[in-house]
Amino acid sequence: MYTLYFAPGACSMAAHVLLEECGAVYEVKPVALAKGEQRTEEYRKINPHGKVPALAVNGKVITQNAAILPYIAGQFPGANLLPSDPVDVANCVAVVGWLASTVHPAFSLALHPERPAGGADIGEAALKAISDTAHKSFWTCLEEIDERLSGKQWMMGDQFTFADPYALVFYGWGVRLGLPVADLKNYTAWKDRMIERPAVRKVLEKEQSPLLKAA
Ligand SMILES: N[C@@H](CCC(=O)N[C@@H](CS)C(=O)NCC(=O)O)C(=O)O
Repeated sequence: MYTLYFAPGACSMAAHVLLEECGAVYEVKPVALAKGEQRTEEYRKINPHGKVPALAVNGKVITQNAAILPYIAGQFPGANLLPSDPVDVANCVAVVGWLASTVHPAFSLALHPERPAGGADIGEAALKAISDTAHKSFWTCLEEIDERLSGKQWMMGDQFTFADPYALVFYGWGVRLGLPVADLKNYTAWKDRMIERPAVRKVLEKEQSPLLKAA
């Protein structure tokens, strides 16, 4: 039995979709990020970093998308979510690593340009400069995903892998920031293919994703 600690619309959606794709027996525990539940002593016993996702497995906990996603895919070989060539597995992990280390932080800064100042008043102009730069960086990442998807069915080519549900998170976040994601033709066509998958649709419905309204 797996327990996924998640928040609707957060990056935990990737693991949520993957569990569903695998037909795993799992339960979900919502963490109210807006109320700061992730910072409570109780939740920090689950994930000391105070973030979602966290995946509890038989009394142990895995954190970080870069660890959780390949772990789930590896547990369900029948779901065929791991490339068969080890080099392709490594490259799939590399995609997930890039999404976690570059794309996610670019979005976080665009959403919260005030955070690097740590509460200091840096003024409107500096705040706008940080926000503009972060929006641009995040958009450049989305353009890179769009380019990657050119002529491809899925993020790794013909095979749907554990990288795909994670890439969907960032399409949704582009919509959330009001960026013109519909102009990214490959990424948008891929997003539509994603939504046609029953497991993806089920999780988007459960998480009440705005992506379903846009579809
Ligand atoms: N590198 C982490 C990032 C996790 C993360 O930042 N999660 C966000 C939600 S998308 C979170 O829990 N934020 C709550 C907070 O920062 O207080 C991962 O890939 O799992």
